[in-house]
Amino acid sequence: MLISATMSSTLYSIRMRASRCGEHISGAERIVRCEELDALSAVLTRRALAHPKGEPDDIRITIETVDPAAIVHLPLPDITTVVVADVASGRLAARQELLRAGVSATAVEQTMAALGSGCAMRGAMLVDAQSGARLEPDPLRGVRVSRMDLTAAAAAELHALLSPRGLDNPHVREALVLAAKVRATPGFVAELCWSDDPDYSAGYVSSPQRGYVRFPWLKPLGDPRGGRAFFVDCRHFDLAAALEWLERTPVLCDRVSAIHPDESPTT
Ligand code: WAQ
Ligand code: MG
Repeated sequence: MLISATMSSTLYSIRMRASRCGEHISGAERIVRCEELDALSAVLTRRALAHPKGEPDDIRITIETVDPAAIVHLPLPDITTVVVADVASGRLAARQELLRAGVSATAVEQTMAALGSGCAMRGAMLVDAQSGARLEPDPLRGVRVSRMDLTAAAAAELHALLSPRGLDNPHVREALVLAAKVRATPGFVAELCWSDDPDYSAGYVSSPQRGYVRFPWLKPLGDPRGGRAFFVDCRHFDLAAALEWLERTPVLCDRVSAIHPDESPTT
């Protein structure tokens, strides 16, 4: 089949989610051109089938066109690694980072306990940074951030930036893109994440002041409990607008930022 010029410039959101007995296993979000859909569908299917959390009984691949006029271009956040030696110091340092960003101690404690509880959510918790109250319409599912990717040029730049530091893996690349979109939400205060993949121990806190601050240890290897939380300031937050932004507005990250020197924990 011949692909016409207009067709090949059309962009598509392609999303994968995999589950077993209704429980979330893995997901992925990309925005690509028509000619990449074929190969990427295969890549995402393989990824769903080979996930360390186990074999899914349900894999969904969704492909939709993206309105080019609706695309928002954003920079990636700055990156800093806080070199913690173990999970206890990692959690303590992440807690400090969240307090510094303006999240209350109550909200931090409640959210960290929920993240470690093992309830496998497909999306993220939306949390009032003051009270710690949950704000998302469906607390079992959470808010799924969707329709985001890097431009080809930014992907190449990111590869060049991350490779020499041994950080060029899908976890880091995808988390940076997600964090770039999330921090552009009006009312955003901070994000906390650690992976639910048993073979990945790192996590991060993202905030407007400090960018993307990673901690190599936020949970022990082998632990399948993880998740995400977005802390917001309810005085400047509109739930419907935030959901429209996070779930539906297409974002392409077109600029990478700096990697700062490693830090030691301050506590
Ligand atoms: N929208 C909202 N929440 C999501 C999304 C999304 N698109 N994708 C994942 N989550 C939530 C969901 O609850 C997952 O269970 C949880 O986050 C963890 O997702 O070294 O790999 O993809 O700098 O396992 C961060 C550290 C790695 C990277 C994060 O997360 C580094 C990671 P995972
Ligand atoms: Mg995961």
